[in-house]
Amino acid sequence: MGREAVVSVPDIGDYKNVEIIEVLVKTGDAVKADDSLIALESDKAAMEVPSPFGGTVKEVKVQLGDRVSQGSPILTLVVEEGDAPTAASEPAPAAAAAPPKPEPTAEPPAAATAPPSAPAATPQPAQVTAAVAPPPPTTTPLGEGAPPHASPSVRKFARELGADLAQIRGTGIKGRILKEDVQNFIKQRLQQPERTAASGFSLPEPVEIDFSQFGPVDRKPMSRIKKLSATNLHRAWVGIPHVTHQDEADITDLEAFRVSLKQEAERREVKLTLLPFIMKAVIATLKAFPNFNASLAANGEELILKQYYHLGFAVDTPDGLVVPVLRDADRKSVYEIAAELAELGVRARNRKLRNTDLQGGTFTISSLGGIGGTSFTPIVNAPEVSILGVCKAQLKPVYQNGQWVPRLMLPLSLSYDHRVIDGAEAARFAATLAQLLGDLRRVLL
Ligand code: CAO
Repeated sequence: MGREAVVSVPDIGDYKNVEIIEVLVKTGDAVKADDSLIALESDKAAMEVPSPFGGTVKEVKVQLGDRVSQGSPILTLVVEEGDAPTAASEPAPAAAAAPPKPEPTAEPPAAATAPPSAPAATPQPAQVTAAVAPPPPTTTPLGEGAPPHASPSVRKFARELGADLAQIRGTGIKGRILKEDVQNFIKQRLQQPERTAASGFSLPEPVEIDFSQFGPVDRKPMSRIKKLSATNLHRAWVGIPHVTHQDEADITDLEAFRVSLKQEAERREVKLTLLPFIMKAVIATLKAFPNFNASLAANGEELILKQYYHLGFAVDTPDGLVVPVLRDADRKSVYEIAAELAELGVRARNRKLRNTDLQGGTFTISSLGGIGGTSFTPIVNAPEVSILGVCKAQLKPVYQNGQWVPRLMLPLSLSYDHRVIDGAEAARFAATLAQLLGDLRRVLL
């Protein structure tokens, strides 16, 4: 059974209230003597605090961003017999560790600690001061997900250039990152075509976080479909100035009509849901507002108005979202649309869609109506310029002709590319669609 020792910040020269810029260990980590525990950065220097001896981290007492001075406790280590600090090192024998004054940002001297060898005599945690020095080149990593090894000066250099050490492959001993590695990484990045320059801004690199430091985790690979749609959704979300317009359609009469057709639909062996009727109303609305059935030319100076109506519809599958396209929906009856929707839906869920089933859409509908919700903000399915989101119809009290009456109201969420479509135009599109859904006979007009 080991004994506990509190490791605290050693003599760091004239520096006080220095910010912790990295916490390099977590509870449960096994550390060796000279493994780095935390990294500090003052306005002048960056330095790492290595462990004065080996052990297992019992409790980390600091957090990223904390400010510390000499003597501030960093963590409690459980130290094995024979590797433990002596009683002579209690309570804060800076001399025991005898650290040299830190050499700001310069390559430091070799390991400065001399872990006491005698077993501890008291059951109280020993107070041990760590020495400020980076781990020697032979220090081994702390395990998977451990931060990359680099000297404080290299860390500071990387930070100044905005280079993420986690992305750099070190060519030094045991993978240690050298200044040249940081320089090469930056050179490579500068030579890469600037993917985001055309859109006028760049995104910060995502930060890699070790979530297991907060609790148990599991890792599950993203499906191929999810990975593909993630790229498309991200591109559309970042590249298109989105606005979502909300409206409601009174579908009381439409729903009554749909229900009245149930037997006929059964005879035709078709499941007649709301979606085919919504598609019919959408096509009539697109004909009245051609800008919504269009794409922005790559030069950004022309609108390509499509003379065909291929409607994409989002299908929820166990592998993720797919958007098959129902071609020439304007030339098909409600029954034909219903049959084709069902067929494409089944193929989507059975991963039997062909590439051509997923191409050429001019406008997309994402219906969550069978599930629920009152509104959402669908992402435009680029290169289209607009998408209709539909949620679950609800019976609501509506004031009509001097009295409150129950009406079945369908929530509509219309997202659009504001470079192409103005807010007033979107409001008119949604109002027209709502009017058509309120009285589908108008589709004939
Ligand atoms: N309001 C109330 N009820 C609705 C409704 C609405 N807006 N839309 C559908 N319903 C009803 C249907 O009429 C059907 O009722 P019955 O069984 O009584 O006939 C029931 O809900 C189930 O419909 P459905 O969802 O099976 O069929 P659908 O034609 O409406 O939709 C499809 C087909 C493929 C679009 C749907 O199954 C689906 O996958 N939806 C999810 C789409 C999605 O994930 N979108 C999010 C994209 S962004 O991540």
